[in-house]
Amino acid sequence: MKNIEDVIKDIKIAPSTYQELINIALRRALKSEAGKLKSNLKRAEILKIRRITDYVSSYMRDIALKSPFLKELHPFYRELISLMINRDEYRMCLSRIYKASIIVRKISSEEIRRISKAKGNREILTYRRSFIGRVSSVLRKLDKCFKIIRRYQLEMLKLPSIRTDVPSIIVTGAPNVGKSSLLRVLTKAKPEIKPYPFTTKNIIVGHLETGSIPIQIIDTPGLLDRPLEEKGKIELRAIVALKHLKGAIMFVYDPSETCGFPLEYQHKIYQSICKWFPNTPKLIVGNKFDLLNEDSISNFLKVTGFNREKIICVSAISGENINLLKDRIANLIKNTN
Ligand SMILES: Nc1nc2c(ncn2[C@@H]2O[C@H](COP(=O)(O)OP(=O)(O)OP(=O)(O)O)[C@@H](O)[C@H]2O)c(=O)[nH]1
Ligand SMILES: [Mg+2]
Repeated sequence: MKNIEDVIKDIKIAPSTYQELINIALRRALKSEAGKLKSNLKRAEILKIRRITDYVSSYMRDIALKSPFLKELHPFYRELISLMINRDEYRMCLSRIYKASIIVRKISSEEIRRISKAKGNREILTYRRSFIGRVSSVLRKLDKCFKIIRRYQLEMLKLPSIRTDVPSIIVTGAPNVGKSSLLRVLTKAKPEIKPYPFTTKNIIVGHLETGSIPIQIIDTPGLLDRPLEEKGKIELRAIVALKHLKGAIMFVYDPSETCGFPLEYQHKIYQSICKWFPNTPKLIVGNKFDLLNEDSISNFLKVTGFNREKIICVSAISGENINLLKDRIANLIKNTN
């Protein structure tokens, strides 16, 4: 299984338009020794065609062969990418770009052969124009594919760098309960935090430095209480993390209910998580401790049915009990390994 950083660092970004690729190739050819060979037109044009061909064809070959092959990736990344792209479109475009890289070489050999046999300068220039025209026409047909692949590649570059062999704590819960705020106080990660739901749209990773075991804290988009088949693509990113990353789940409640979701609703999400991932160890956190009083904590225990010892109340804002939470996380990971 390939490491995601290794796969991503090799990506050759597709051009934003087909003209961009041709223009760069032409400029490079003119700047090369071919552009300076004024005395021998035949040799100069053949060299130019070779330069253009090498650039365009290798570029397209690299786009096709250095874009991630999904089947080589860890299932976490494979499923995550599948939520971001249309796999059929991705495969089809890469295969068309690869085939075109071979066609460009064929066109090049044909026109070079013609130029070699050409009698005069006019004939040489006609074949050179024919080469540019034919290559442009091949690339023009790929313009949509270049744009699609470029969009997908740029999405892939934003993928989180998660070690799938290192234990993770996957932070989950209803939207707006303070999951990202907790990632911020537990690690050096800087996820976006907003006073409204659905702020987090990606999987975000932070690293908790406790003792000898490295622990990844994974922030995920908020979940709604609805069946898997009705979940949106952003919400499903959280499910993919829960499904494929090894470690434990940190389920975050907001007993103050300032997140906008009543405790009963938040608890239904917890129950679904238990049903889908019965064997993953779980840590229960009540966030926004700074807004809680004895009554709201009792209500929290009443609605969820948890014992006081089962939960840990913290505040991402005031920092209350955050060190205790770090210890609990470390212990949980130690015991699950
Ligand atoms: N009073 C108080 N507010 C908090 C606390 N933690 C988070 N908040 C606030 O709650 C709001 C939501 O915080 P986020 O960290 O963005 O919540 P989230 O769960 O990541 O939200 P989504 O990404 O939308 O699911 C923000 O306005 C935070 O400032 C806390 O401990 N106390
Ligand atoms: Mg968030």
